[in-house]
Amino acid sequence: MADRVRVRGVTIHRPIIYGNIATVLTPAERETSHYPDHTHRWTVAVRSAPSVPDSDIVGGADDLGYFIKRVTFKLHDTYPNPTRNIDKPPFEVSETGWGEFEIQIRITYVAESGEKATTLYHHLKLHPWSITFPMPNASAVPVEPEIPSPENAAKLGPVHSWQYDEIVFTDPFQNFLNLLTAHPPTPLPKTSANKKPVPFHSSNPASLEASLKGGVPEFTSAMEKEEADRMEEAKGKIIKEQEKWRAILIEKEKELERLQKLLTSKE
Ligand code: SLL
Repeated sequence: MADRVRVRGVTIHRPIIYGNIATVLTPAERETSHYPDHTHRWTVAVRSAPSVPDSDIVGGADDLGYFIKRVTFKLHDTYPNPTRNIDKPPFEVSETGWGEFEIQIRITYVAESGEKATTLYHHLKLHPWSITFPMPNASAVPVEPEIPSPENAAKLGPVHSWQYDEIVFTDPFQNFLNLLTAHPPTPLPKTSANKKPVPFHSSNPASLEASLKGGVPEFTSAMEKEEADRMEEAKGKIIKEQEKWRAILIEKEKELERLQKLLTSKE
């Protein structure tokens, strides 16, 4: 069973996105629905990170079925059969509802991978970012989320909330490594075509700004670089802070020593 040998020192990753899109139900849809209190239609999904060029769908250029066996979405208990197992691509669940909640997403890999399942969490987002989220550099006081009227929300267009991530396999089995290398992921585009701004995510101020303009988000390799730059900048800030506090600590220790000496000399 040479296949069941782990290839030590090798890591291999696959870029994914997970998140949701949500749209406001039209008055006609609400009227014909079995659930008159439902206000939104949404889809939560796990997809490959690159998008199909010129499509309105976020991510999903590659079929992930070659290494993912099942994705389990655990919805809020107010839904019938809240645990939804999806055993083939597209790994997604579409529903209607009235409220936001946390969705547990469990990714199970094909049996031959020998890999443990991965659990992710996504906050289902129904209401536009621009209204519920304070802009960067605005006052740090949290803004009370204001839910727009259905008409205004419909005008703002679909709400997107997507997170980029990389599934990393360390020391994979030889056969699983062969399987992965036989399916190289489509590379992310360097930059986004005009109608596709950056994805919306609270940690990225540029995304937040783009979300105000609407449009279909797309993940790009330029964003990866921007994220790395932001991390470098944050690291620099932390090092400066550390140096500042180290200097303060040294000062205080000197002061302590001086006072202790003074105390002993008085005894
Ligand atoms: C909230 N903590 O209060 C959340 C719970 C639950 C959402 C949101 C409908 C379920 C159904 C639905 O949207 N539940 O009727 O099947 O905001």
